[in-house]
Amino acid sequence: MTTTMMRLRQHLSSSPIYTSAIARIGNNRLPLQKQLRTSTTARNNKLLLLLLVLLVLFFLLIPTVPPARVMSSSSSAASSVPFENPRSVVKKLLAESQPEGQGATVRRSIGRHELRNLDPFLMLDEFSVSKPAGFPDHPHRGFETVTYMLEGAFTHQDFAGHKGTIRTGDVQWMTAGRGIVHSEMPAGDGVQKGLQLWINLSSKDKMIEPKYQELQSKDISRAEKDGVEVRIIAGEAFGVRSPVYTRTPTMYMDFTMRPGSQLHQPVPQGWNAFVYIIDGEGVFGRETSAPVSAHHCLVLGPGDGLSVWNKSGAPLRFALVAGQPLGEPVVQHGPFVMNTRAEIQQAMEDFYYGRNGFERAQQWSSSA
Ligand code: FJE
Ligand code: FE
Repeated sequence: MTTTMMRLRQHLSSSPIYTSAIARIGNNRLPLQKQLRTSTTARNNKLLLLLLVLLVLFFLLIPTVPPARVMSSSSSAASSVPFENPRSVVKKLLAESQPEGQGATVRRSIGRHELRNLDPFLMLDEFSVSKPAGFPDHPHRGFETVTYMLEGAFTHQDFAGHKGTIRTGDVQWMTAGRGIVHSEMPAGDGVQKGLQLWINLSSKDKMIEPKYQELQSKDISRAEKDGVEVRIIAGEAFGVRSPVYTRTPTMYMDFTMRPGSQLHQPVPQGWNAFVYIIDGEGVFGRETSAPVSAHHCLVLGPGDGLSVWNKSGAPLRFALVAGQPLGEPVVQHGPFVMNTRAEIQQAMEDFYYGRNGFERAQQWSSSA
């Protein structure tokens, strides 16, 4: 033990650094030693201060470093997205053809088992119908139907004498409320195509008087910006508003994007939103995600806006739909959508006996 200590001491004393330090101290008398001690404590204080400043700077910088890095990485991705919280695609669904009505086929997306309902939306059908197929006399209660013609014409007749034909680009926004009985039949030759969306009504609006809002193609608000054209069916885009009154707050846009164009469309926070691709293919949500083609429905996650890129060589056409969720129980029995089973029972009885809004149901049948 002691021998190793001595050897260590010997080794240290022979080391040039150790000896020179000893020599320096040894050569200096007491006042100088004091001077030296005070100057080293001053130097230590300076060092400590520097360390403190560095530490403060370090902790001040730490929270700003990650966002700065995120911002630079997103802006370096060719085009920055102007949203604080961009919406991304959380579900992708191909709407496959299925029989509906009388001899008609629809591509249903919302309303299938995989996508029961996306509050406040109950159903989205892309219909392709040729005579004599169609949707003969049937009732509705508790929600709205929005029919948007993509190609051809459809004639509508209801039990209150309301009759009309909508053609390519026209919209019929029907609030069924307490009750409508109607027929919806193709009016032209060949295939008649369109989209029908069902929007739920809140409990306080389910039994209101029926109402129609019909817009001819020429009266639908349009806007254009940087290779993107939009037909504004409900809500606002590019600073242009639709005149349609939406009892359940809804936005409904028909976008057509030229090859190479991009779109950044705000969508109200807290609203449920989806995209339905009508034609072509596009990149939705994240610029690096895989392109999606026609007849797909994309459910969007939370956020403040949607970004879309058309990286293909052909036009991209899609509907962007968003709505404020009602947050109420949904009990559906075919064309009746209420809040409770008792209300569904009531609706079926009312329709059967011709009461509470279905008074004209019994003695009416369409001429179609
Ligand atoms: C309906 C069966 C139906 N999708 N798309 C049962 F076919 C219908 C119905 C439609 C419909 C109508 C048009 Cl124009 C377009 C549609 C279903 O009319 F309401 C029930 N209950
Ligand atoms: Fe209908």
